[in-house]
Amino acid sequence: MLKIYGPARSRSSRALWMAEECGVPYEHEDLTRYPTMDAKSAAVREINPIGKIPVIQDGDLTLSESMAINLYLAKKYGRHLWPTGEQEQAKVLQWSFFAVAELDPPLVQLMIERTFRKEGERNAENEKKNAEAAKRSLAALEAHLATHHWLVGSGFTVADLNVASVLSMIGGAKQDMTDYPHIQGWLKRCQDRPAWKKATAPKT
Ligand SMILES: N[C@@H](CCC(=O)N[C@@H](CS)C(=O)NCC(=O)O)C(=O)O
Repeated sequence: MLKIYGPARSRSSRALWMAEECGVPYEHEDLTRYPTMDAKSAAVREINPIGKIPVIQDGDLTLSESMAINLYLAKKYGRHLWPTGEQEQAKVLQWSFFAVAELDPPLVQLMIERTFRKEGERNAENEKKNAEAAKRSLAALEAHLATHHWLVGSGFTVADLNVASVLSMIGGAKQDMTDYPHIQGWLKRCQDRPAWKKATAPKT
């Protein structure tokens, strides 16, 4: 059975959301059974040498990198989320790379500066640089969504899922979204989906 490693309050939410959209049964190893960070890291390093999550195992395949995982899951279990045309598939790749290369890094840095670092420890220059990078990426996304209901084609695809799952960090990044009404509407459409709610619901 498909196995997904990493807690829902991490980048593993991306893979959990994807598995829920596909409706594929999976086992979730959220790593909470490991008592310390060192023990968690050691367990992850056994299957992913860089020691990061998400990682999945599917049969004899072990796969890391959230975008690679989701594109694999879409092709194997979620064909309804993977467009058939070559050009649309290329656009899915474009938006997925955009998510991890252009959105994730500045949002993570903003989260570090604005949420994790205490007053007095903050690096104003780092915050400014990443606020500008985030603005540039968000403006491009906003322009696209001003004329498109979904990122690629006429329905929700793995492109929407990948970008929306990265953008779910905007809360921690304390990113003001006033200038991005189309992103806000689209993100709400994405996060209203039952699969997102199920993947990120606190475990009882
Ligand atoms: N590029 C990777 C990033 C994965 C990543 O940074 N995961 C974090 C958790 S959200 C992690 O495992 N951090 C542990 C560490 O840095 O040691 C992806 O998109 O999957």
